[in-house]
Amino acid sequence: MVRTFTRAIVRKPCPEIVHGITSANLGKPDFGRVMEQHQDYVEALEQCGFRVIVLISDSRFPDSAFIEDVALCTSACAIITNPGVVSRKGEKDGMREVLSEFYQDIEEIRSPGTLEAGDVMMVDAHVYIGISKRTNRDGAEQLIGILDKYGLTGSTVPLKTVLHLKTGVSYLEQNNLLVCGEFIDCKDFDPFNRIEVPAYESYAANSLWINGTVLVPKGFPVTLAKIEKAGYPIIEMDVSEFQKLDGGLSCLSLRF
Ligand code: CIR
Repeated sequence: MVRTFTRAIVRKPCPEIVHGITSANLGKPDFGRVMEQHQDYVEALEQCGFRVIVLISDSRFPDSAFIEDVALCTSACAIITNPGVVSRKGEKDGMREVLSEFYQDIEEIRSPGTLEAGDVMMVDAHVYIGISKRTNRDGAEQLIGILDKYGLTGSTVPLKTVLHLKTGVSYLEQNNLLVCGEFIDCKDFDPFNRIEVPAYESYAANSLWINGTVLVPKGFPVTLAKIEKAGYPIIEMDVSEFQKLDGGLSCLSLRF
């Protein structure tokens, strides 16, 4: 089964994004370039057939452009998550109202459970949930319980080094999985055709399948060639300013 998405929700970056959380050591993002790259991202989504809903920026939360983390949009319901870091907790407020335009059933992850949807990878009716510094077992178990009500399933994958599960693994549909580092030998992913991302291109492990096309971050030629060889049309995107904040292509939107 291959999914088709028709809508995406993004949040415009706020000037405070330059103070967002980071472990990247790549310097401070340039806000002008952040805005340009974000606009290019929106246009790429539109090119892939999406109607893109652009939420206004929220200066209270520097990392709020990484909207993927605060909600999970499944085929059956939407789930508002509970970020695992204090500075991002409030980003979820207001998401119920946004999502209620599109979903009848909206669920929530509650404390002490934490979950960021960067840790959730959907593969047909199953989700893989990374147990990370941001997503705890309680949050993952709540999510699995919620999904069960809608006929969906979930399982957990403990993370070792990456921020989020999808920092190191991306599902490209047709049973193809882009994998890097700790996920190359991960038994949970044995059923997939693995496309290996070399360690020196690890950022490109967060590439984004959208309705048949794959968005790939600019500057990672080995990974790009491998994805191309697997038969996918590609859009290369410069997201250097988001990389400085540990954010990748998937983090910038909710797609459903
Ligand atoms: C954070 O550390 O929360 C942000 N600077 C980056 C979030 C990236 N989100 C994602 O991988 N889904």
